[in-house]
Amino acid sequence: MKMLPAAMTLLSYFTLSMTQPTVLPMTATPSASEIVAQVRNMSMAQAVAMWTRVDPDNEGIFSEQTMAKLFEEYDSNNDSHVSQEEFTQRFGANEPELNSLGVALFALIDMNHDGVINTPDIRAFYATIDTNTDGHVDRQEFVTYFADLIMAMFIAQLQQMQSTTPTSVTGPVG
Ligand SMILES: [Ca+2]
Ligand SMILES: [Ca+2]
Ligand SMILES: [Ca+2]
Repeated sequence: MKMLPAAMTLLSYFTLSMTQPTVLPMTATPSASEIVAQVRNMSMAQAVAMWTRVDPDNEGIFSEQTMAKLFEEYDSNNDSHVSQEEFTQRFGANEPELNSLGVALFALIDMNHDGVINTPDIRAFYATIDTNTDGHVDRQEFVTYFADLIMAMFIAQLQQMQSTTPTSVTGPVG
């Protein structure tokens, strides 16, 4: 399954420094529902792993400042805006196949659709994750949001793969 390592790489870029991708135990030709279940489990596990990265002090809160700091690292020319080029270059640094995912993620985070990610977008994106609107993103909000997002990305990538590479399902005969 080529999808899985690529998606892992995607996540490692998104969290900037995640270094230990999980390897799924894959049995021969899993069914669609098995894939969905595995993707769901892995998405949840990855979201939990991301949480430990963004809350290293175990305060129980992913602050807006922490989020802004992550984006500062994407702003390679330090002009306070993350352009699509800056974003996709860093996001897909070693894997050109991640470009389309980077573009999709950029479009998601550029909440006011003006072609750059900056403070207003980071605020709006943060507010999107803060589902109970108390001004803080806690562990449950974070994990729920990113598990859903990661799962959607996996599925999108899977569909993209299937549309370009038809899967042949062959089992033992007899
Ligand atoms: Ca910039
Ligand atoms: Ca924007
Ligand atoms: Ca909240």
